[in-house]
Amino acid sequence: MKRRQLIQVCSLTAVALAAPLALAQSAPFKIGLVLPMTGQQASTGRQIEAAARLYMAQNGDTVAGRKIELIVKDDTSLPDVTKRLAQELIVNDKVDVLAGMGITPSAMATAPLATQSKTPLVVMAAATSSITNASPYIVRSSFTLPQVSVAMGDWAPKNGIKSVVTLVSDYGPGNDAEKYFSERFALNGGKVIEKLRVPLRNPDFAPFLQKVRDAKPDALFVFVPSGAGAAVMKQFVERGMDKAGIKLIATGDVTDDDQLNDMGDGALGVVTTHHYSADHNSALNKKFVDAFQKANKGMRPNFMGVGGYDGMRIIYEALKSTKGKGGGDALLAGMKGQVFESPRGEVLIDAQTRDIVQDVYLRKVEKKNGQLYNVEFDVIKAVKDPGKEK
Ligand code: VNL
Repeated sequence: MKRRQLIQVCSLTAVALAAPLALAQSAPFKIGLVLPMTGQQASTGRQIEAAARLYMAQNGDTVAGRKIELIVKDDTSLPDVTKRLAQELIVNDKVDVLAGMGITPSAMATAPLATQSKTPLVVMAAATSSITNASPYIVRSSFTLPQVSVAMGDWAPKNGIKSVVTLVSDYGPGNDAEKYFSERFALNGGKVIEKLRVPLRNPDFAPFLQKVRDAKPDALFVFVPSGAGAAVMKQFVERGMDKAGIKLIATGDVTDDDQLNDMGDGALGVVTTHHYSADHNSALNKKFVDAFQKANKGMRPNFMGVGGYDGMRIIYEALKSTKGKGGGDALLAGMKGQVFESPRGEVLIDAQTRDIVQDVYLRKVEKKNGQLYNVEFDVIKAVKDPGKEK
């Protein structure tokens, strides 16, 4: 071959190789966001979608040359629907990443699909410890119930609470909260008198609270999912539990920022443990809360919103790390080990567990400028999910 010919062949090959690459680079990068937009967990879907859109508005909708396409699907909070929608997103829409997952059963139903199709699944809400074990393609931006419940098991006995009844929603996260709170509380010398579980769907708290009144513990420890806290609070106050000398302690799911301000003064003084408060004192959080409220008719972001916002960050930075090329395994590698400042504080995506490591705060409901907030008064730094420490 003459030198001229060789150069021609080489450059033709280069063009042939570059063409599909250029095409792929300009194709949109699709994120399938499956959320409960209606039904019992609708507030979680509303928060996460709003936060994802805010992240895109603030950080642009083109990343490393790829136009970001957010496809939002409503699973109505039913896991069979989540699974069907995820399947359609993978097969028909050929999404690059799956995200969302309002409740644990939805995440569990979708996990095998993520594994089979090698599609990263960013869990932005669901918080049972074992979720990240269900697929090596799952990365979590929310939290785990063991992570926040252990902190209450330490705080309560040091603060005059010697006996407790637990009341949790009867499914994954509730079981985790019950187990990890109770074990730590007992280890610290506390006594768990009774463990009560309420159904996830349409719970009636009244008969359970009557039982608690009769048992007369120093405190009632509660976990219910985001959106159900106001109902618990209302019943707790109406039944005069606080007047009977029974304190309410809980994970922050109960004094959810999405509902807290409407709960009334009965919520004042309730101590909870959690990873995010809209009142968190940092410049980044103030900016986040302001922008979120401006974009959403004054709606206050809650911990679900932050899970969605940070989940988008994780996806954006992973795409950048592949220089726009994407690909399930490459994206997953780019998600692992990310360290960044979230509106909640400093966080890490643990490369081994793919779960989030974060600060857990002790907070008390107080009034500030006429509004109810979870005011942070103590912090436990860089907490890993205790459910993984076997
Ligand atoms: C879950 C955990 C859902 C905590 C929640 O709200 C929550 C879950 C909808 O894993 O299903 O606050």
